[in-house]
Amino acid sequence: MSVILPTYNEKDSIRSVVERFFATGLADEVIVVNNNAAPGTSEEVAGTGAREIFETRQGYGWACRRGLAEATGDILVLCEPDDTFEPNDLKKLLVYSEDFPYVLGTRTTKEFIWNGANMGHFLRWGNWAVAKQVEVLFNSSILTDVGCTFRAIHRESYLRVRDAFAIGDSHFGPHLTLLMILAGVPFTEISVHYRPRIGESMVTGSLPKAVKLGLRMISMISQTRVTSWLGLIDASRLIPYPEPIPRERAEAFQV
Ligand SMILES: Nc1nc2c(ncn2[C@@H]2O[C@H](COP(=O)(O)OP(=O)(O)OP(=O)(O)O)[C@@H](O)[C@H]2O)c(=O)[nH]1
Ligand SMILES: [Mg+2]
Repeated sequence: MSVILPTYNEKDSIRSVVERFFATGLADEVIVVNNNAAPGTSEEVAGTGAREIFETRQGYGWACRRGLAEATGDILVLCEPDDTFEPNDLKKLLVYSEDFPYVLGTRTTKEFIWNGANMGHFLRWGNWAVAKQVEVLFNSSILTDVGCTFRAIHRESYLRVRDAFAIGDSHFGPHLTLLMILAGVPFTEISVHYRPRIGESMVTGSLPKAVKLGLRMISMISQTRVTSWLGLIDASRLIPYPEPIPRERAEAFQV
């Protein structure tokens, strides 16, 4: 199992998050994707056993894509190093991974939202509403969150969709889910703990930024639905589940 941690502004929490992932005994490798991160981040990562790689194209999506491409595990786990997630939840993702090639965390289960976490009314119901847009438009199984980084992906399913990646920004999360849905990959959501962040949020910490990201997600989701209905999505870039992955598509490629 590979754990991939994109980082931009998590200098003060990243060391302990990496250590806690290794302490679960479940992570075979931890990859830190340094996305022009705050000075001092590399020093914090050094000596933890995590592999640090550098992605200079700025953006959450670019960082996740680079980490996924570099990871060597059979199960690829995306998470954030800002202390909002609980590394022990890896256990739950792993158990569900036995049945589902794509397991998404959801941060909107009330009992799992810790005091002080950045998941007030607006973000909770906003995430829920955009998730319902996906569920209804794509007739998918249940979704209650669109912004949860913490998720587990079978390498095989990643290979089905990676050639179709088209987003390098903050709305890469739901983009990945839509591609999985279009490829017919079975998935489920499970509740994960959501805690207060250490350090400053760069995305959903301010209301205008959160609203802007929400609107971009809604427009991307609508656009994906319409283009796929019109047959304008290049289907050859997706490998439908459960067709075998052609050998040449499994080999090294450029992010
Ligand atoms: N903002 C931002 N985040 C990046 C970038 N590259 C990688 N990231 C990572 O993206 C993740 C999300 O950023 P945060 O600032 O924690 O955003 P957030 O407010 O928690 O947003 P949500 O997780 O969507 O609620 C973190 O793990 C960042 O390290 C980038 O260019 N900009
Ligand atoms: Mg965060």
